[in-house]
This record gives sequence, C-alpha cells and structure tokens, in this order.
Amino acid sequence: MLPEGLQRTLARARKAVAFTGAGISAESGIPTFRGDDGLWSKLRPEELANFDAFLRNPQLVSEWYAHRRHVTRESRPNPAHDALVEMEDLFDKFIIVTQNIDNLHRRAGSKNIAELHGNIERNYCLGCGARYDGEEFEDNPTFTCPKCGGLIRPDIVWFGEMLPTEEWEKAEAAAEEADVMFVVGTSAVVYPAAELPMTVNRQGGKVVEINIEETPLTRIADYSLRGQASVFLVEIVEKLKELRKVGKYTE
Ligand code: BJW
Repeated sequence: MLPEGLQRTLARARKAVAFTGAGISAESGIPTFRGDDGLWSKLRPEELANFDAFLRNPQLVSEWYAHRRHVTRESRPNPAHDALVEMEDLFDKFIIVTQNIDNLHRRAGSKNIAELHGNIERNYCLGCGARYDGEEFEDNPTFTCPKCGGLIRPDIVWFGEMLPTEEWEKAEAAAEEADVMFVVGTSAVVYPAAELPMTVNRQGGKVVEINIEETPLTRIADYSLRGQASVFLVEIVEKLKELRKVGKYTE
C-alpha cells in the first residue's frame, strides 16, 4: 500500500520524470555496476570504462563491450520497464531520463527518453565518424572500420567524458519543471546525472526513490520505497490509473 501522501502527489502531478539506473534492468538479468555482485566488484572501471583504457587496449575493451552487447540482446525488458511505458499516458508530460546503455527502455516501447550515458547499440569510427548502429550490427573480430581501418568505439559516455549536450539539456529542463521524479535503481553517485533529483528537490517537486537499498539520495527523498523496481512501479501505475479514473485528490 502506497503512503497516503504519495497517493496525493500522484493524483496532482502533471509533469513527471523517471530517472533510471542499472537496478531497473537487474530483474532482466543485466548486472549492475556497484555492490557485491556488480560488474565492478570483479573489474576495475578505470581499466575498462575510459578513453585511455580503450586506446591502451582496444581489443580488450571492445571484447568486453561485445560481451555486454550480447548479454543485453539476450535479455528482455521486465515489468518495471513495461510500467514506465504505461506511465507515458498517465501524465501530461513524461520523460525517462536513463543512465543505462542497455536499450531496454526503447525495446519496451517507451518513446520519450533521454539517454545520458549513450547506448550500447550505437558505435562509431574514431577515424572517419562512420556510424555502426542497431541490433543488426555485428562486431567484426578486429573492431576496425571497414571503410577507413579506424577504431570503432561504442557511443557511450566513459568517465571524464562530457554527456551528450542535447540529452543533458532535455533532462535538466524536465527536472526543473517536474512535479514528481521517480528515482529507480540507481546508486546516485555518478555526476552530473546524480544532480537531477537535487534539482527537483530544490524547485519544490517531489522525489520518490525506489531502490532495494539506501543511497546518498535517501535523505532528500520525499518517499523512499524499499524493494524491487518492478513491484513498486507496477503498483504506482495501477494507483495512477485508479486515481485518474475517479479524480480523487484533484482540485
Ligand atoms: C535495485 C534493484 C532492483 C539493484 N530494484 N533497485 C562531481 C563530483 C564528483 C565526481 C565528479 C563530479 N563531476 C564529474 C565527476 C567525475 C565522474 C563521477 O561522477 N565520478 C564519481 C563516480 C565519483 N563523472 C564523469 O566522469 C562524467 N563526465 C563528466 O562529468 O564530464 C564532465 C567532465 C569532463 C572532463 C573533466 C571533468 C568533467 C561521466 C560519467 C559517465 C559514467 N559512465 C558509466 C559507465 C558507462 C560505460 C559502461 O557501462 O561501461 O555509466 S559509470 C556507470 O555508473 C554507468 C552507469 O550509468 C552509472 C551509474 O550507475 P547506476 O546506474 O547507479 O548503477 P549502480 O550499480 O551504481 O547502482 C544500482 C542500484 O540499483 C543500486 O543502488 C542497487 O541497490 C539498486 N538495485 N537491483 C531496485 N531490482
């Protein structure tokens, strides 16, 4: 049962943002980054997730991403992704701002998405800029461009790299005007993305955290729902449908 105050927030909110992280895809079988079973309990991010690491050992880094691309393609969106597809019709304005590169929001059918850290299904050549996008793209064993021989890199944001300007501006604008932001399955430690819930908090919007654990954001969240993303997002969507039908709490 969702807290009464949260139900009131849901009923009144017209502009909403879902800010998602790796935890929303955990139930699809994609490993998160941090924590005991996270990717980086076994691998050091500074050795793989930055541009210098890529230039030092392109084959190793490319093989790591090829493996992760394979894992994401084998996985399916879960009920948490599906709930966010439904949410799009339950607010006047709704956007998913995701840190995930796994493409699962798109595959679930969500339309309005800002991908802050890129997408593992997009790749480009460092030499000539040629793009190699989409699920039909197969890595060649040398990870080099058939047109110019340059290195092909994934179009994702590594540490020390700028976020894509257009996506970041969309995300910031949505946070500035959101009545409510659902912060789902993120440890909220990577910047500048982790600033977004603080922006919502500062302008008077409500922050609803959904996570199996506490995070640094818990102290500013108006509501902390402790548990699986799918459980709470499905419950919130059901509640929204009910509230929109009866017009409860709306002035
Ligand atoms: C569940 C669940 C279930 C599990 N249900 N919940 C200001 C202060 C300090 C540092 C910086 C700063 N500004 C910039 C920095 C540096 C750096 C940074 O933030 N470092 C910190 C880590 C200290 N940021 C950058 O470098 C960024 N660029 C930048 O700032 O550019 C400007 C600039 C340029 C040049 C010089 C200086 C500045 C870029 C950041 C790019 C991050 N990229 C990564 C890797 C992508 C590639 C790859 O995938 O390999 O993106 S990092 C990694 O972390 C990935 C994720 O998107 C991101 C966030 O992780 P996320 O999603 O939160 O996952 P987890 O695993 O951490 O958490 C999962 C959560 O789910 C947990 O809380 C679980 O409990 C929960 N959960 N199952 C609900 N079923």
